Amino acid sequence: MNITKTEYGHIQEQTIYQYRLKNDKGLEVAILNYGCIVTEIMMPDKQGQHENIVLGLSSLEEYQVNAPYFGAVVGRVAGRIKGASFQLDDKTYTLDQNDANNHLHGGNEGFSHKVWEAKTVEEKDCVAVVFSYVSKDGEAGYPGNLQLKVTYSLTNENELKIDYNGQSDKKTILNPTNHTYFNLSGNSKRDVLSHTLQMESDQFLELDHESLPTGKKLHVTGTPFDFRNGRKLQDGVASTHEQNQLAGNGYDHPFLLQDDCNFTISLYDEESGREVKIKTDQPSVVLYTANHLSDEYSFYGHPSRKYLGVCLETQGLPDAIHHPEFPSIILNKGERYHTSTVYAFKGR
Ligand code: G6D
Repeated sequence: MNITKTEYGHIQEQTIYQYRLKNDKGLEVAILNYGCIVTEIMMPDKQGQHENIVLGLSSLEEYQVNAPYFGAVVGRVAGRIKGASFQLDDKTYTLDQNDANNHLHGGNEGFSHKVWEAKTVEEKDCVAVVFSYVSKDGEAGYPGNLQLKVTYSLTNENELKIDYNGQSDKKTILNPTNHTYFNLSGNSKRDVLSHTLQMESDQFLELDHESLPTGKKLHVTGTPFDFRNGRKLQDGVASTHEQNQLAGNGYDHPFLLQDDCNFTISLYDEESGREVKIKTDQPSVVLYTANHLSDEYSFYGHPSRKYLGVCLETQGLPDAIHHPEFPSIILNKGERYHTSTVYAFKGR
């Protein structure tokens, strides 16, 4: 197992590095200290062909725009916050309004567009990079000086674990996630519509026309949102369900998860034989099938397009600060925040 660190680019006087984590089984994960962005996960297919199974851009300049948040940690709060404002203890906070009238993924320059400190850790069966960032009081409109650490650990069990640890000197809200787009075909040869998703989730959140939760929890039974026995993502595209159509003919929905100890999510591509299994201590996962991805990027010579990747963003429920019935994303002064998600990469 080892980590190599290479210069990737510069932002003013700050050097951006790419950290390539390799285990003894042929799995590699490459991450930037800009936005904690995963640029590559190199994994063999059933013929042993090593290819990238995530959508990764080819330059820092592209990542500095990165409107679709490829590979990035997003926050302070992932998802949308209605009206780009919220109240804590009778004080109203106004956030960046960067998605129509709402706030999305931490605002104009959220965690995905910040330079993080990085420290590497190398052990016999695990290598890791610990990224740290201090989000100043008032940044993007959020209260509190927030110290956040995001640790990516790669093991010889072919697992990548992401730990989020945070603490604030004032009451605030926090709900980060990783916004990697998976494409198990390898080097984005095909889109993800023939991928099979299996997920232990009985309910998902209804969205309104601004992609905000209405607060209503819908049961998956009898709908294209029922992934309990496995389903191809294509079903959401051809679907006449008004929620699939509202999302732009696909999925862009938070699913409620019950079990935080087992791998309750599996994404599988039969043609390549690649599978990613996910377990998380978070209450939900946002399934996004890149319904809004335009052709302005290119991956391995192919222009980007709808359905070229799929995000499985483990997190607290979107807009939770306006829904007291959702699990809270409030972080009290001095309280320790910790969540973790594990991705296990398997061949079938
Ligand atoms: C769109 O609604 C979707 C979000 O879920 C996604 O994160 C973003 O595109 C990249 O706004």
